[in-house]
Amino acid sequence: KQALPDGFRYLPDHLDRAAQEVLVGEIRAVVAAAPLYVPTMPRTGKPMSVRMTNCGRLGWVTDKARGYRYQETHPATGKPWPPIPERLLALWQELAGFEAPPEACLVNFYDDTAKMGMHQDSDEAEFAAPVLSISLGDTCLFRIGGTERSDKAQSLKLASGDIVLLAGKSRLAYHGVTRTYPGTSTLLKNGGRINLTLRRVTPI
Ligand code: MD3
Ligand code: FE
Repeated sequence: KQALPDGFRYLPDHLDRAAQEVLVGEIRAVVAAAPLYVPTMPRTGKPMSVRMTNCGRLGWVTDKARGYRYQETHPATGKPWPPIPERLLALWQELAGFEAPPEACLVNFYDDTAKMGMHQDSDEAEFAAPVLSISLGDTCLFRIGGTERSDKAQSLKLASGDIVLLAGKSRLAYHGVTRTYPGTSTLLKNGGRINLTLRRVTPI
């Protein structure tokens, strides 16, 4: 069993049930203003199985015509993204150890069949800042390798309330979500899993 990439921090059960419930309420409000949409892959237009939205000044989006990018508006409504909830900004301040606040919060929603293939997060112009990830709802099997696609990877389960911080070398590690485990959490009334990622996008 090899080491996790340098800079990877796993904080299991960091958020208690009450904090998770409040956060879900705030994410529901974000989704009401900026509905989940089906992202599609560059060039092929193949739909991703994860549904997405964002809050913050910038949001990560993808579609067939224009590919992966950050933009200031929702691709379907054309409206600016809603603001990042204060408690998420506070969590970043507490854990990220980075002087500037996050600019983007990507909201990923996984139904029982959704997954995410192995990829690097490289659409940001600022890699000095960490990425902070919060898992809510059903447990998933998360996979993380090294900075080369061929590096050996290892799996770990992410449960509701778990936080992962990707700093240093781990910021450019390949990672993905193999599967979710339906019925493993009662947090979301209709099941599924939500992942929030807080990021810097532009240099300070
Ligand atoms: C490792 N999300 O949004 S979160 C993504 O569970 C993404 O929805 C997954 O990969 C999810 O890009 C994984 C944990 C995570 C997030 C960002 C990372 C791991 C990462 C960035 C670099 C390395
Ligand atoms: Fe990612």
